[in-house]
Amino acid sequence: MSPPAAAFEPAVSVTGNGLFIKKDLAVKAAFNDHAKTLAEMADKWESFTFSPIRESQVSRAMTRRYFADLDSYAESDIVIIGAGSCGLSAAYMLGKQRPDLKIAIIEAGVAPGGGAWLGGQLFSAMVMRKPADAFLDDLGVAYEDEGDFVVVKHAALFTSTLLSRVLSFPNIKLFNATAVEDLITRPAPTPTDPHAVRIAGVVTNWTLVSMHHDDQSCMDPNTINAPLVISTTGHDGPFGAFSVKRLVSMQQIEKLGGMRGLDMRTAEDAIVKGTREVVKGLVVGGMELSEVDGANRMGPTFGAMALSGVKAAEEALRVWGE
Ligand code: 48N
Repeated sequence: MSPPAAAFEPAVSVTGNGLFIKKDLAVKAAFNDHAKTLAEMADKWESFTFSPIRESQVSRAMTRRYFADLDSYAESDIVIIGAGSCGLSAAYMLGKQRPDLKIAIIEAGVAPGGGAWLGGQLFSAMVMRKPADAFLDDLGVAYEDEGDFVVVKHAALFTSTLLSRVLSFPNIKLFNATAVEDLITRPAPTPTDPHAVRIAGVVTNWTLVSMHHDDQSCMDPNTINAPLVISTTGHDGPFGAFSVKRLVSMQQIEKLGGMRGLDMRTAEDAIVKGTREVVKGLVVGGMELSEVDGANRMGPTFGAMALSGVKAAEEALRVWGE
């Protein structure tokens, strides 16, 4: 079968499936003589051209990498559910401390970051109470010091900096637009609970599929095995507090305490100090924890999210090392 007519007559080269595709020598020569730096491009747009490409090259560049990642992270060391401020803070700490661990972050949204793109009620500045400024210093995010608290001029500056640092770690892979729709369990009976389990990974699906199980025939999920899961799925949203609600429906915890009213002074301490392994193999942090413990919400202040992530990473490494 001869290759489809292309926009340019390609020169000869062998593709992955042995198909002979020729590259356009004229286009390639034009590109080779072209600007290589932004300065060289200035005022020469008339003769500007991109290097030649074939659509299949783009498709293969994306799919080869994605499916290689799926294959590699099918066995992960730690899975983090939820790429909000808490989950990303935990990932940042783990990425720095344990470059040897394979860490998969599963985020239901196309855009990671959760509720941390704005400070509160669509206002852009982000408040963090001290000592959470230590996390900002470690991350390298500038802020204005107001005494007992600091202010990052735009929440997106914090979240984008944190996200870029997390994504720069070679041992961390973000699978966004992907929902955790169940937990992998293994029997772990105790003297008091013969039905106790330990968490051994996550069950995932494309988020759009997870949201349509009620109106489509069965669309089976995928899985990721991991000896430890950190769940930071927040307190709201279509999948909010996912893991702790699942623990109740699996009868691993009796009931949820339910997030209580807003009280900044008690909420933030409770969330940071309460971040822990809720059942074997599952560490819960951030606002998801407020649903377990019945902690107050703190509203538009984010220091507890960052430091809960720091503690979740510490708890994870403690459990992982056991
Ligand atoms: O930002 P969130 O919702 O959660 P946290 O705990 O990281 O930060 C909470 C914080 O933004 C607040 O709520 C502030 C402090 N306000 C407090 C208050 O009193 O109102 O991020 C959770 C992330 C989101 O990006 C979700 O899309 C994602 O988790 N997620 C999931 N991802 C994959 N699978 C799931 N099942 C799932 N559930 C949620």
